Amino acid sequence: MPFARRKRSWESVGGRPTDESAFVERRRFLAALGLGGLAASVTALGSRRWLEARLVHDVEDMPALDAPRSARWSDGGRALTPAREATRFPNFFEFGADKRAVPSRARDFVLDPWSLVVDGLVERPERWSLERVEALGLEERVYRHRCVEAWAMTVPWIGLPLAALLAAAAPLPSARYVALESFDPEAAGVSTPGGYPFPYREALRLDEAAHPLALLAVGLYGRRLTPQNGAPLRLVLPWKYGYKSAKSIVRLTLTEHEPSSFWHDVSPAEYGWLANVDPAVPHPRWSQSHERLLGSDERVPTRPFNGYDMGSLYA
Ligand SMILES: Nc1nc2c(c(=O)[nH]1)N[C@H]1C(S)=C(S)[C@@H](COP(=O)(O)O)O[C@H]1N2
Ligand SMILES: [Mo]
Repeated sequence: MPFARRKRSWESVGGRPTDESAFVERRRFLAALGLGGLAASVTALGSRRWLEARLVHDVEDMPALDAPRSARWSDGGRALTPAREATRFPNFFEFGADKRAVPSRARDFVLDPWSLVVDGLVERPERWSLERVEALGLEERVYRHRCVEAWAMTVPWIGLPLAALLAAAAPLPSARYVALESFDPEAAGVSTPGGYPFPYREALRLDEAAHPLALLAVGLYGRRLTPQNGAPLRLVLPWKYGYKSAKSIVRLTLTEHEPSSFWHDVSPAEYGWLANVDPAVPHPRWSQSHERLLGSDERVPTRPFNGYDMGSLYA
C-alpha cells in the first residue's frame, strides 16, 4: 500500500541515515577486523567514545522500514524516548545481566535464516517466513513500556497485531493459552549467564493474546529492530511489565494448559505470571508506585495497566 513518507519527530535524533547495503558492508568490515566482542579491551585502550559507535548498532545503523501510522495508537501520551536511550540499556538476559553490555555483546547477532513456527492447538500449523508475517500488514504504533525495574520509555514500534497471526493459524476450541519461545542461545552459540532456564519463554491467555494492543514488532523508530531490541521479531505488550514482551521469538504454540514464563519460573514471588502493571502491588524489593523515564531525570506515577484501558479483559 503506497503512502506518503512523513518526517517523524524522532528522525532528528541521532540522524545519520544509512541504507541496507551500507549496513551490511559495515558489518563485513567490522567482522573482518574481528571487533565483535572486544568492547572491554577497547575501553582499556581509552578510545571508548570513538569505538563505541562501531561496537553497537543503534537504530540509524539498521535498514529503514516504513509503515503507516496506526489511526488508534499513534500517540503514546508522552514524549518519545530518544532512540539512543531505547537501544542502549536493553534487558536481554541471553546476552548477560548487565544492560549496558548487552548492545555490544548482541551486536553481531543475526538469526538468519529465521522462521517462526506456529503449532500446537491450531487448524493450520505452519512455519512462517518473516516476509509472510509482514505481509499480514505492518503499522507504526507508539506505546509506553514499563519495566518491572521501575523504568519506562515511549517507543514508536512497527509491527502487526498478534491477533492477525492467530487468526491465520485458526486456534482450535481447546486452545486456551499462547506460549512464546525465544531463540535457543545454546544452538546459536550465545553463552548465557549460568543457572537460567533458557530458551526464554513467555505466555499469555488466548484472550490476552488476541487483544488488539498485543503487537508483534519487527521495527522501531522507522528502522528494523536492532539485535539488542529483539530482532527480527518480538512481542510488545504495553499493559504488562516488560519481561512479558519476549524478544527474538522463534516459536508460538497454542496450548490447553498454562505454559511457563521465564521470570515467573525463576522467582515466582517477585515476578507474577500475569504481570499486569500495577502501582499498588510493590515488588518485594522496591515500590512500583513510580517510574523513571529513560533519557530524563523525570519520575512519574505508574498507572494500572500502564494507563491502557483493558476493558473487561480482567473483569
Ligand atoms: N528473550 C528475552 N526477551 C526479553 C528479555 C530477555 O531477557 N530475553 N527481557 C525482557 C525485559 S525485562 C524487558 S524490560 C524488555 C526490554 O525490551 P527493550 O529492548 O524494548 O528494552 O524485554 C523483555 N524481553
Ligand atoms: Mo524488564
